[in-house]
Amino acid sequence: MTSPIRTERHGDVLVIISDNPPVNALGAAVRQGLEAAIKQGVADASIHAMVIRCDGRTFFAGADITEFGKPMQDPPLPALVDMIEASDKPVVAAIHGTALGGGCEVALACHYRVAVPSAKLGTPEVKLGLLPGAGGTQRLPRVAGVALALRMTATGDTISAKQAADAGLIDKLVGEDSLAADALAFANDIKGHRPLPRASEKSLAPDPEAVAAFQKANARKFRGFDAPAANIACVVKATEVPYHEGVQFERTEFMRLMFGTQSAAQRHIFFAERQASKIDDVPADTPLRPIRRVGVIGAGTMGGGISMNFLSAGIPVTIVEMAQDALDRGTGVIRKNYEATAAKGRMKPEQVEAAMGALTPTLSFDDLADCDLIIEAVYENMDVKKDIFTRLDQIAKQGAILASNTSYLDINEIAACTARPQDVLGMHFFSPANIMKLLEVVRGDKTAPDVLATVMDLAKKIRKVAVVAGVTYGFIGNRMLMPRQVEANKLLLEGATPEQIDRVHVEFGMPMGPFQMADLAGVDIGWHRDPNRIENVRDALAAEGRWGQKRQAGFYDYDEKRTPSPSPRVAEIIKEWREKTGTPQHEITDQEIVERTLYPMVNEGALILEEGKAQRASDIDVVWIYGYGWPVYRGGPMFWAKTEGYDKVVAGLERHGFTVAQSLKSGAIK
Ligand code: 3H9
Repeated sequence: MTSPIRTERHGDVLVIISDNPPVNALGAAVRQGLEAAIKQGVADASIHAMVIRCDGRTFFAGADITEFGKPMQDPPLPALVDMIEASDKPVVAAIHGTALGGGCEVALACHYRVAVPSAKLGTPEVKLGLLPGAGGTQRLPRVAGVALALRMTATGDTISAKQAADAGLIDKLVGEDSLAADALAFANDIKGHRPLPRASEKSLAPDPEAVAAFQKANARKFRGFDAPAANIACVVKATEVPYHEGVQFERTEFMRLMFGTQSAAQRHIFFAERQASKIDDVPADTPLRPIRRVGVIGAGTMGGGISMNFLSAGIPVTIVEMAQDALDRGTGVIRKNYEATAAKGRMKPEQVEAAMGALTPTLSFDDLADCDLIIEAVYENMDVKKDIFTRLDQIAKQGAILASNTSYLDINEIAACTARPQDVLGMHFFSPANIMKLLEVVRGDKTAPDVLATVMDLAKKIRKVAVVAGVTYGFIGNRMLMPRQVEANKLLLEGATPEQIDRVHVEFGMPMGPFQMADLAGVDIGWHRDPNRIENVRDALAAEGRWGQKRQAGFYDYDEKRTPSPSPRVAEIIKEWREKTGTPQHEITDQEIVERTLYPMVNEGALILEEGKAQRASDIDVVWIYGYGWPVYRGGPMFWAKTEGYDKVVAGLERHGFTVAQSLKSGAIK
């Protein structure tokens, strides 16, 4: 097998080049090749400097994550980077693309670093539940300072080459299109300089204020995660002990994290997210339909948010409403959102104008005629949706993709009222649609493969994580939410409080519990259809005008700042319903809440898989991580069930009287 590493001699400079597509991950063959090349450069008396650079789209994007959890082949990355740094001839890292994780650590071990302006540097290991384990936590603060090292390691944020240069992480920014030549020239310039700057030899003063400020600012973000604290501890250690002691501490922490369930869960999600974009029976090279203009029907909260995704990606949008005031309100909200982003410095004023300039508001359906994709985002009513699709069928151009943003309804039924069901599918965005990363792409029985492939590809362009779902009530996410809701309501009647149930979910790592979510979304959702119907606690709250946060009263009472407190009135209503229904009371433990609200979700997920409504278990995990805030360190419901143990989940479900999915019983979940 040929090595992914080759060398070129340019006078007395040895250029070491990696070519390991797609991202130059530092797998065993790369490490072995690098080791051999560095040894060659060190041993050859006619070589006076070395350059390390990569072919393809990026500098090393990190260790090869697929090797984790398996026996590591020599040379290990920490030993390799030490060897680079120990070289008595200068080594220059020539960076383009993304120098991430182990790639950033290789760069830090080099004596000099040059980069093209578009390059990015980062240590995103924390996002995999890890820390930079090849000396990164010790070298980075010595080069870039404690504050930046904390940010880069504990949040995983990447920085631009310019920021890196300002921080002393990059010695020289070179020409965007002349990295190879400029790096060589740089190596020739510095080859005689001594002593060699070695990151591990730099001294570093403690900075307790920076550490305290960083921890305070990020406490909420880090809640529940193990890795951020470990990254912080390692950076702090770098300020307290000599380098060689610091790396030992780093090593121990790295191994602890690597063999913990959180990192396994986070690595699972890394691959699950990438796997989700693949459609089992649609070849990756399926020709796509061009999407040059998108139409959105409905300028409400969803329609507006959906439009922003495309506008932000530079795709023009025609947005249709029924009345001028609704249209004006909708476009006004879009502008306000963009301006708020600009006020935070995350968008330039001219970008706001460019996005707004690409928006065509209209009251005429006929204006959708030149759209390549039309997304209907009106309220959930089958008759209304059918009417819209019947009209679209008359107006839309040949080959246009027609999508519904329904959260529950049958895409096949909607498609059937057109003469082109092959062009119809569901695009279920999550609110707020311009922010939430998940997109459920609902494949109807007749949806054409190229339609599906086009929308999955488009999802990437608008920076969504898309998952394919089959037609089933509520698709993947909302269908799994239903049994949770049913059980949460039963638990209320049997003796639990909204506070206890929500607390158990929040302690589990969810952003909020089922009743907090109801208050946020609106307790009255669905109730207006039949306000005379009062069949449960929720209806009773809605009938009393306790519609949730918007009314400062729902399952909780709220003050003007929307701070919740337990509601004595809600406790009374629950008591009335306990008596009215004659529900026997018992003491409800937190464990029972987990077993009765979360295990049924796993069970529903297993049924969804058995029915072929999701392609794979990891897709379900992606839905829950990106659509509902399931804690990523638990890897999604299906991964979590595996870590809990399928036997335990099955036993819990059976104990509470659920009919258990066959695949869960047999452990056949894939
Ligand atoms: C580390 O370095 C630990 C060390 O500190 C210590 C060691 C002792 N390994 O994302 P894409 C695959 S931990 C293996 O779609 P993009 C990916 O699965 C590592 N495979 O491309 C996908 O495969 P497929 C720290 C990897 O252009 C393909 O490459 N580094 C790795 O949207 C394309 O990926 C990181 O965490 C990897 N490291 O984004 C960086 N990376 O085609 C992780 C990617 O079969 N990587 N693949 O689906 C990224 O953030 C993005 O991939 C990157 C490119 C920004 C580089």
